[in-house]
Amino acid sequence: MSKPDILMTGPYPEWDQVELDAHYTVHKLFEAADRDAFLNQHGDKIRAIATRGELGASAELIGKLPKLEVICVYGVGFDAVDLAACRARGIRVTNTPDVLTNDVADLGVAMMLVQSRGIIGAETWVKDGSWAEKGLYPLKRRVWGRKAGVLGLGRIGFEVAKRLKGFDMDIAYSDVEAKPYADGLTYIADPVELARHADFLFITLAASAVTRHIVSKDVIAALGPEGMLINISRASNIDEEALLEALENRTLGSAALDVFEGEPKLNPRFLQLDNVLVQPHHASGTIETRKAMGKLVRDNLAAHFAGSALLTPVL
Ligand code: 8YV
Repeated sequence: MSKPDILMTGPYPEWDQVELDAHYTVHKLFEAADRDAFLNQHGDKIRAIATRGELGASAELIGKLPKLEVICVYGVGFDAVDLAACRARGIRVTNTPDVLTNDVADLGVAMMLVQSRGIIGAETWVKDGSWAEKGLYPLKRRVWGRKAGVLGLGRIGFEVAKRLKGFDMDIAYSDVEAKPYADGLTYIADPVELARHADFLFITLAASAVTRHIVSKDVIAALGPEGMLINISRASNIDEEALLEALENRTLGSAALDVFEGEPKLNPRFLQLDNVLVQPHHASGTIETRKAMGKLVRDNLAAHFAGSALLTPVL
């Protein structure tokens, strides 16, 4: 039996590539010099897309693949997949929830600690000789016992809150409704009020057209000059222009960001700021989690082509 043709929109680790090559005829869109010519040549054979969270699949791409049956996202976020285009053609969609939750929460909490305690600047202080020449490193802000806000108490937000409890923080959260599993957390429906409560505001909600710029100019202003914004979700959840202005004017204290509009080509204004910690969208980037994500993508593909139930369907 011939192997099904699949399209990859971006690279996966070698351990996944070997497995995908063994079971499918793989077409790598990301290696094509001329994307349109590549799709004209191979588009009518493609039955599945293996994509990544930030790359998704646009309506334009889906439109060029007449035999497309399933899109498997290597990531929990499927905001970059045009679900309306998929629904219209009965194309199935899967993602990789659960397996990455703890690593994403870990990175969010690590960013809070690194940024609040000035750990990156402190290392430079040692390595560039400032410690020996100038003496003591400037004092930074405490984390434990302070106030946290979690915007979006889904799987990742819940794990962030669980970790923050270990720092004896006063934790509030916002979501479309109060959650029955939110023991010990205060529900504050309005994101502006949540930001007013918080010293550290974590953005952990799934991105969609509805949540676009939910972290508005007003939310950023309410967080204020002593506040820190930590984003481990998607850039579209934040009004990035308002964020940049607030960081530049110091009306927001600081930010720790794993995601950016137009990433990996982020707005260069971020690079000029000393009150922002920038990370290369790697919250799920551990060997253990990426192996589990890749396996889930491959298991979903295999289930689809075997005619079995998808393991983690979105559509
Ligand atoms: C991945 C992600 O970094 O889960 C998501 O939604 O964005 C991340 O886990 C990404 O999908 C890997 O390309």
